[in-house]
Amino acid sequence: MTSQNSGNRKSRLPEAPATRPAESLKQDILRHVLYSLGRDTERPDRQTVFRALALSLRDRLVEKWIASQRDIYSRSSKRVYYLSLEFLPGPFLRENLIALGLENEAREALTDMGFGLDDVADEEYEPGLGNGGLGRLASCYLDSMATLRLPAYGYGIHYAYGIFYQLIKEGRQVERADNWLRGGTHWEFERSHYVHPVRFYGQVREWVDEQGRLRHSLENATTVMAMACDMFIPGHKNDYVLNMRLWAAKTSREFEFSFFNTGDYIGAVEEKIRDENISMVLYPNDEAPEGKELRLKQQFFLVSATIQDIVRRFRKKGIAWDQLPRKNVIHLNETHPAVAIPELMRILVDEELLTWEEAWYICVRTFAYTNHTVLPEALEVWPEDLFRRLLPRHLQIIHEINRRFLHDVRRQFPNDPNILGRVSLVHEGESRWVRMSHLAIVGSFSVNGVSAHHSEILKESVFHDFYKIFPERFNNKTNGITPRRWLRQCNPTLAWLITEHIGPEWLTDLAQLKKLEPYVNSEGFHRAWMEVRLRNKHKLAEYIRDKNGITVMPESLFDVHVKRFHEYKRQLLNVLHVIALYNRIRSSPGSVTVPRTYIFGGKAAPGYYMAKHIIRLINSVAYTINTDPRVGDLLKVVFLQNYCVTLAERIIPATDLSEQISTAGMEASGTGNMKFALNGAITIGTHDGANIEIMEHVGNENLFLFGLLSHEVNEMRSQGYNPRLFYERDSELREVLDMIAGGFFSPSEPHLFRDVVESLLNHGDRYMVLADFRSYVYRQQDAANAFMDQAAWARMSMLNTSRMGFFSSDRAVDEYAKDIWGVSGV
Ligand code: 7GP
Repeated sequence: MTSQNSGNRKSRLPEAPATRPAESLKQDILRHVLYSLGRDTERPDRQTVFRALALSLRDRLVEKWIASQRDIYSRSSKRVYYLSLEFLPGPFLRENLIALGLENEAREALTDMGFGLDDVADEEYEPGLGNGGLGRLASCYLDSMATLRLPAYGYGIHYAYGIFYQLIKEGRQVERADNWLRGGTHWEFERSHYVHPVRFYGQVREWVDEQGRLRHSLENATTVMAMACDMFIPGHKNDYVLNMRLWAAKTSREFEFSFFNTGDYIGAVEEKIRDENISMVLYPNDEAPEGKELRLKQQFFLVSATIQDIVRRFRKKGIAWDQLPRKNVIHLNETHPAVAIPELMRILVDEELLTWEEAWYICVRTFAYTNHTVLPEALEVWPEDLFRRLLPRHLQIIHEINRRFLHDVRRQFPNDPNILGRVSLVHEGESRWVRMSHLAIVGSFSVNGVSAHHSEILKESVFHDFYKIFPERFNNKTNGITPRRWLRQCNPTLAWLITEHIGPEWLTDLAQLKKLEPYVNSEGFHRAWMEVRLRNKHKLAEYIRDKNGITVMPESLFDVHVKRFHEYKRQLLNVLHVIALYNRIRSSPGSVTVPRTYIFGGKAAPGYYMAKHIIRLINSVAYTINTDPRVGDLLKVVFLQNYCVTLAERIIPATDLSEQISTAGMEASGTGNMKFALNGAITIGTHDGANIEIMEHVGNENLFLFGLLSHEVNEMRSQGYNPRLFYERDSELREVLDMIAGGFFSPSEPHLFRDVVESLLNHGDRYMVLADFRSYVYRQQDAANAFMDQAAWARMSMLNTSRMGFFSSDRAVDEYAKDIWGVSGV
């Protein structure tokens, strides 16, 4: 090493306090390269630079977080605790740079070091700590809570492995472990000194204390420690930062040195591994819980650690317990954390020695519950035996809640004895099940659905009995998405074009997008709008060429269907139409005039046979079509593997037509539908979830709705739906189904896709694919015709964006804050 080199290195280390923000950021990056990451500042690689930049931002975030916490504390504000088994934050770097107002500075600092910001940002591997809609919503909401300066905390689990990495191999989904922590954790603080014990199993001991009170305590329990890992969520340029506290399981054995002294060293290590398994992996099921013991353990693990944290903070205030609901609200994101209700009861009754009535008074004023699904198989239930073994005291408490609740219901509905069985917290049949949604409703002061349509369905059918019992608890909060990530960050050029015309206020007041409307008749704006969109499509086309080796035409209609694979989301309906188009091209060339690129993406739960089979079908159809020389550029079908937040950010800005085609009545809301429309895609969709409200806002003439309404779905079912009739009557549909069943797309395994057709023709077509096929085909034709008139399409696109203001998560969270939580910004 020459002295000149070391002289150089020295000159790049922090010396005098830098003045310009870009310079000071650069000095911080270099300092972290050397002192935090132990690398040579002369030639750090891109990954090192990314990590050092992340650490430099974490420094800024933690300062603001401390200040924000002091603010909350000094004002003694009421706090919101948002409990969720899933968070899907996506990559943090760009989001944090935008929120901190440091994007240009970072660009400058990195350029100075010989790096591009985009390349460095691509080094980030996102934490996939959620499955889909529910987890992503939780992250949008944290972003908005921070932007609205709410005294809020997100609580979840620090899974060592997030949602699996999906590979497509020979057309099939293959799952690989998602070791998101392998690169280290640069955004979070691990609080290894900061742990709560969580106790499972054991037996309940009943005893009478000196005051003659009947007491309950848990004996011989197994204890696992929950360690806090904090990640920071900044508000948009407001110096306010919230934390998302994720609990990681640590063995308590390390804290019990005596254990090692007994001599069974390996035994002790095995126990340690077993304990730490609790937070090892996220369950990859979306909308169909897996009734495994480990999952219930995860739920209680989150709940127990979080409630201890909440109670600890409350105790510091030194005020009476009945003030708890005035100072705190605990929001349950789905029923997954609903065991928080008996856990708070247990603490108040068993440990704080409140009477049952006092404790219950507090509970039902503290909890609020959001439902995210009406699919019967997704409503969580647990075998009572399992509950008794794992959480014996909690089961007793649930029984007591139920006893008192049924007593009241009996008095309220003396002439309807059947209602008791329907609303009981415990389903009693051949086997007994604890119904978590019933527990959540009975223990909460607020129950909400996530779109107007969904909330009506809850009241009218799924929870109709509860609506009669507690009408005042039911309300709607239509979902929203954060415009910071889902426009500003993922579509910077469109965001820039918008800001250039209406200023930057839309970033925190999305209704401002309305101001774009006068420009829809300006030719210049039109042109700029379509240029930006085309550039985005070019970029996606490049990505598709790199990843899939398929060349697609950026000028073609990009028709996109990305979301989890589930039969109710009907990716199958889409493929049937793709095949119909293919047949038209083959039988009468010239009949299809609008070239299309179909883009699919999404994961299927590893144990969900039909969903995985549909993925395979799409890939087989894609192969057949893409290699058929008769088709040429008219039709291309692409399956992009491993759909995740990062990939969504690439796809959404490049989409023309957004597929939102669930069976009416089954999609609670959808949030992808909002992201696409906000970025100027046109929706083709059913009258379901938030599609209906999107239609009301953007106008029926600016999207393509089709298909049965949800009451028509129910009527058709109750009258005995016969899918075969549609097959027999519709020759185009018949040809498509016969091709699939006959092995056209799987010549080496002719029977491969027979099950798919069977599910439609012989097993009742539960999702009414065939009933909606014809109207879908017509609506697709309307969409193609509309696309031919590019000026009219551009107008529709701009109107979609300008009218999506309502769907901001800022609006949604503000409604939660005012109507449910009773909190305001600090
Ligand atoms: C989803 C719903 O399917 C989707 O319609 C909604 O937009 C989203 O929640 C956010 O509210 N549900 C889930 O992701 C889920 O896992 C099962 O629900 C409990």
